[in-house]
Amino acid sequence: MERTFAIIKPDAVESRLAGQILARIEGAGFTVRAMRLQHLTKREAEGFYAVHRERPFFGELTEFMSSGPCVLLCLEAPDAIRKWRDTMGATDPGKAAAGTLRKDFGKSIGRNATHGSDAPDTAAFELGYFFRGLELV
Ligand code: FUP
Repeated sequence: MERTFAIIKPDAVESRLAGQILARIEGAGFTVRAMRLQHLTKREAEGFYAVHRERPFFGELTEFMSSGPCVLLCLEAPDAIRKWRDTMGATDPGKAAAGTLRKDFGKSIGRNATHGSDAPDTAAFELGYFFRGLELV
């Protein structure tokens, strides 16, 4: 078993797609191990995306991620990190494969409905950034 960190982003929550996305998560075989609705501050979003701070889209990205509540998730499945990236699809919804969450629910490369950790070290950092150890038992 493996765990990964996922976000249902503010665009999807605002569009009342969180329930549909959670149903797709469970339908794909993930177990939800932790979940919280949270409206991030700009500073919290900046800390989360610190690896991107030199990128030209950093300001826009952190503004968006702190623009409304999102759903923070710990998902568990065999090979969860790769499986969740496959379930989400490519970063740009216009390039995402048919049947993926970003294809079906994303609006643009920035407003792309979901986030997922891309490797074991980022999953560990991201889960620890948002969840206390007790919430992940
Ligand atoms: P991903 O791992 O698929 O979420 O993509 P990245 O880590 O490359 O990018 C993180 C987030 O930055 C994306 F979800 C959306 C945003 N982004 C942009 O807004 N513009 C870009 O050109 C690339 C990424």
